[in-house]
Amino acid sequence: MSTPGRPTGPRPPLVRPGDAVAVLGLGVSGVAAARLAAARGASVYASDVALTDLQSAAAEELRAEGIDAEVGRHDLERIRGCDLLVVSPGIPPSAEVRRELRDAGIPSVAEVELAYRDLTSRLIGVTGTNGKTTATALCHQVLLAGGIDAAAAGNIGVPLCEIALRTTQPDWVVVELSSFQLADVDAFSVEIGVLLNLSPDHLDRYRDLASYYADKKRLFRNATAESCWVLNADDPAVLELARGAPGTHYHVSTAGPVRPGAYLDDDALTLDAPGRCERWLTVGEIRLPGRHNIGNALAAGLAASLAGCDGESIGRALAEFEGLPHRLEPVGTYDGVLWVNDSKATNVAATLVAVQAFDRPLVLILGGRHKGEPFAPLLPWLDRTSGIVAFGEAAPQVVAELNGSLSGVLVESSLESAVRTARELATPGGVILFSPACSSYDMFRNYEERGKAFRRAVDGLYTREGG
Ligand code: UMA
Repeated sequence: MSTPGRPTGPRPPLVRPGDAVAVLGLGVSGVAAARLAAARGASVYASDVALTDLQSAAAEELRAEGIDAEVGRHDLERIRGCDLLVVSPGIPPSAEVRRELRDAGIPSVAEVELAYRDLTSRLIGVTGTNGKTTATALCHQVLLAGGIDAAAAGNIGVPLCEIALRTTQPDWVVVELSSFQLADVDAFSVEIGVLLNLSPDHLDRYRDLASYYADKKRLFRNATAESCWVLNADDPAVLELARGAPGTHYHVSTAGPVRPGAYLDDDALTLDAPGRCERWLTVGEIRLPGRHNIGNALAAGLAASLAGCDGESIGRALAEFEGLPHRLEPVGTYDGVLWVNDSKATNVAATLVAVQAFDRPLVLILGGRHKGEPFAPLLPWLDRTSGIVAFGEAAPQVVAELNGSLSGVLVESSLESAVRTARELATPGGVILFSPACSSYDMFRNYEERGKAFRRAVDGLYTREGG
């Protein structure tokens, strides 16, 4: 087992001094892309249709740095005169501005592509429908524990362009890649690619499942014989998507031995690859709840070992990792009931693994903005629920699909009232799981804000009473 070679050779530069570069969107990725293009000598025009405080503040910051930025509109005439268009991941191909510019003949790329052309770091790319952020953070922690100079970036929250802007770049970057980012890559490639799982998501953006999976498949677009792939062997859709991709295919499984790969041998997380056979740690030593997190740990450990990390460091770092906010995050135990914040569960598959992670009586709170998938796959797992509480725009659909469960569904108009009702339904020794299976955009700016609101509602319930 050896560290993969560089598949791409020198990366062809995307921006040359004097180029005119248009950046669409002034979220964190647009701001970082504008800064990187300007730092490489381009004349940058960054714009955002929104007129909120956030975007206005971002535009002001860029202008203070000498970068031209505008909010409230995209100046199409100006953009048409540019050499390159950098698109923020949140702007779908159906957005008016992208439709208008489709025939303008300007190369259009993702923010991660712009960063990639500039970076000297080697990349571990992590994608999949669920668990990406946890696996990315885990892999990053493992690399650091092994003394490897590494950063975590991408969909996890730090734009890859920010890493490219650093004076000294890390040896490795673990980059979380969403389908929105992969949709607009071109030469982008990773030395080690991780595909965790695939299930329906973002069906409010994609016309069907096949087009969502097609964007995920772009991870393999520039694969070479030297690429290494870490694939979840327990998910047939993952194996199918990776089929035929050049490079070495390593597998992970919680179901049985996979070679070369990482798997559960009895209850030990085990690596079995040419020249390396290691037992990292036991399931009981992992602090993260749920079997899906064992899979995430196996994938993160395997990717880190391919990057040169030793087995002792992998075992230690996997044991120390306590999880991330808003992902099966324990909020507290009150009156014998454990409250869990899983606000990041923005699709049904994520909620399903969350429900499966607990073998105690459960009250499930779910709802928000529906993303087009059925809730019915949850039904067979809801026989242990002592209550289901639905809130937000999706509540009527939750009722329509899950009312056949043993406990039925109660509807509440706000997250706060849902929390109050959940408490009444819970039994000591049980769990109240906030795992919405929907996006947060009907009531909140993002899942983090929603998770914080949940915590506040729970804290408020008990501090008010406790004085
Ligand atoms: N906009 C326009 N014109 C339009 C439409 C939108 O200007 O026609 C503007 C919007 O007003 C907005 C900007 O474009 O200001 C789009 O920003 P963005 O949504 O791309 O947000 P960023 O702040 O740049 O954050 C993005 C990722 N967001 C999305 O993919 C939606 C972040 O992932 C990521 O952390 C960040 O880049 C750094 O890489 C978040 C996310 O929700 C966490 N990801 C999805 C998920 O995990 O399910 C994929």
